[in-house]
Amino acid sequence: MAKKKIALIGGGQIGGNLALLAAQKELGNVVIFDIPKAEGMVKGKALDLMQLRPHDGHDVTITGSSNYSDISGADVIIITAGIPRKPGMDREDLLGINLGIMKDVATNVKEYAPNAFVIVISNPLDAMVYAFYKVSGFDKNKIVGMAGALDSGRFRAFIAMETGYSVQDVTCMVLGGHGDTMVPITRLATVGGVPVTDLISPERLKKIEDRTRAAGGEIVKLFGNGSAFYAPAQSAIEMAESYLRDKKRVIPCASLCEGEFGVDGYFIGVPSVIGSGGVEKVLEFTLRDDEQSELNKTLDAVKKTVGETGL
Ligand code: A3D
Repeated sequence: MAKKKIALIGGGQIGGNLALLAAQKELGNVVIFDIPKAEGMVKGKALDLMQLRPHDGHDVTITGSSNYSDISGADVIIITAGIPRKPGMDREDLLGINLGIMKDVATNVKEYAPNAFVIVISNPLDAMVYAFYKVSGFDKNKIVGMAGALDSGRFRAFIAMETGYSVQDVTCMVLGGHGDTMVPITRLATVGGVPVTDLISPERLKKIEDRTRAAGGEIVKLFGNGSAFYAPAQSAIEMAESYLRDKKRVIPCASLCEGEFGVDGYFIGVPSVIGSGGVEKVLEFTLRDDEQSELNKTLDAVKKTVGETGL
């Protein structure tokens, strides 16, 4: 079977890790695209990764390029093009610069890889995925934002750290926009099927929820320059793998809602089934009144940023 092709638009911190993980999982041949100024950097990363293969034994190729024609026919596109946060910045502060970049990326992806499944990571996430959708005209099931996977992963990690039990057995979900208003659905979180509300006190759970909402900022502050990259890359790879291998995993993703959870016409974090059809379904379930009102608040925040795109 011919190998699949994964094109990474942006070969910075997350892009480099995406290339490593995609190659190690043998998802397909990888092209790392970046602007001409960064051509040497992505070509160097690609060569370094080619030289990692003998140790790992994976038989995919990794190339770097600043020529859009090299992404031609990609099956999956993962977009990290843009700038990350610095301490003191909100994700929304990135809109001015990253919107222009996303418009350019969407135009080129539409031209060179019109059939790809596109995963957006650039911030402010919910507005960037909306911008890609509007500019490219892609079908709603072929365009999705990575955020809920990461936010839920962070929630899982903190619950595992709190209880000392295996992170593998922690399940939970975080819905809503990728910002301070995201909504951890704590009543559905379990460890090995046991509700966390029976394992962790309400006070500690509240602290874990707050830390989850602020988890990106905690790392930005520690770095002093730039934002998280290992976990964001792994989260997006999970989504790409589910698409390429038709796994139909249920992952919280920024999917276009058309009435689900009372959201219409916006991308927002909701449980999404990812298979060979892309985002095949949004799994709607009944929220409690307090959860729905929190979701409405996060939707207002997303609407505000999307409004500022003028799209
Ligand atoms: P960084 O290491 O700066 O990489 C970004 C890359 O984009 C750089 O190599 C740039 O040269 C490149 N780039 C800039 N303009 C263009 C363009 N027009 N076309 C192609 N490439 C371009 O950043 P990073 O990898 O750490 O983060 C990338 C983005 O992801 C930022 O916007 C972050 O805020 C965002 N991010 C999102 C999450 C989510 O959970 C949604 C988490 C972490 C970071």
